[in-house]
Amino acid sequence: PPRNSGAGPPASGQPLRDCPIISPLLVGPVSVHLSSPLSLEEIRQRNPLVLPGGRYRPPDCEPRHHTAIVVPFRNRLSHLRSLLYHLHPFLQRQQIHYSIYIVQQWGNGTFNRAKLLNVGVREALKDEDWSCIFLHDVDLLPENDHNTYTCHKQFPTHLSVAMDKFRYRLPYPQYFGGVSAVTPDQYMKINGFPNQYWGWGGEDDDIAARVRLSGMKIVRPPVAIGHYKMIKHKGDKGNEQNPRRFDLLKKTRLNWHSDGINSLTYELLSKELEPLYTNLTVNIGEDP
Ligand code: UDH
Repeated sequence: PPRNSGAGPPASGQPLRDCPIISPLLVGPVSVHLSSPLSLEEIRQRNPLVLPGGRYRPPDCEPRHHTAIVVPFRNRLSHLRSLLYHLHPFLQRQQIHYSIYIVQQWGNGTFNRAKLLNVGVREALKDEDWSCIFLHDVDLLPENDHNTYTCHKQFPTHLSVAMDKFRYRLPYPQYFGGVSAVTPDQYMKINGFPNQYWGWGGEDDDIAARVRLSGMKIVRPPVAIGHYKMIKHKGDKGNEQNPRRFDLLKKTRLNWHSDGINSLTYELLSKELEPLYTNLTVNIGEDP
């Protein structure tokens, strides 16, 4: 039978060789321009190997990493188009098996980023035994593909260490917002994320505190590699600054065992395998 040339799927029964530890497809820094993102249909045409639900596996080698990308979302379609346009080719160059989940908050109630992330993790793990889960804001575009979307075995990772918005520096040492990653084990160890942060702010610091309180630390890529461009935007309706965030943060130490994955309740309204992503629409309730 013809040998697998690497161009197409393998002849049946022929096991694939493991992907190289460092993908030969990486290009390093990439220029990210934000003007008028393409339509979803055009992005789909540029990514013919992406399967419904936004799933991909390298066609010519056995991937070493299995990553679910979870994006908290409401009413940011143009940002979503930019993200999908950049992220699909970026991840394919890294030769990982991945899937993109958009977790969409239903209704007009106050936004709750961390609770949406909890929902995304739980739903993604129903689909696959992901080795790594990325928590990814919709408006952040990675600018260097050496920043690999994989997990550290021991510790949670913070990826967006150098955002243009913060002049390509970490805004403060414990910052964990933007783009971060955990293994399912690490996620269980910190009891997931808080469900009580309604509105903007504080939830990312709460997660960083959970990492510390559970005896772990945060690992980061070098600043030169963790570059991200943030799509400029105004504050969203329904995501006003949360005035309670400072009080909540004082109580993380008391609350993290009881508020998290073990207290999560929600109603999944729909799950659609769109061409470039899995769409989860969820009723997470309202700020009590
Ligand atoms: N998000 C949505 N829809 C919303 C609110 C938030 O999708 O209505 C998601 C999205 O993934 C976003 C993330 O939640 O990237 C974080 O929200 P954010 O972008 O508002 O937070 P960030 O700190 O930006 O990145 C704050 C800028 C507020 C502008 C204030 C102008 N003075």
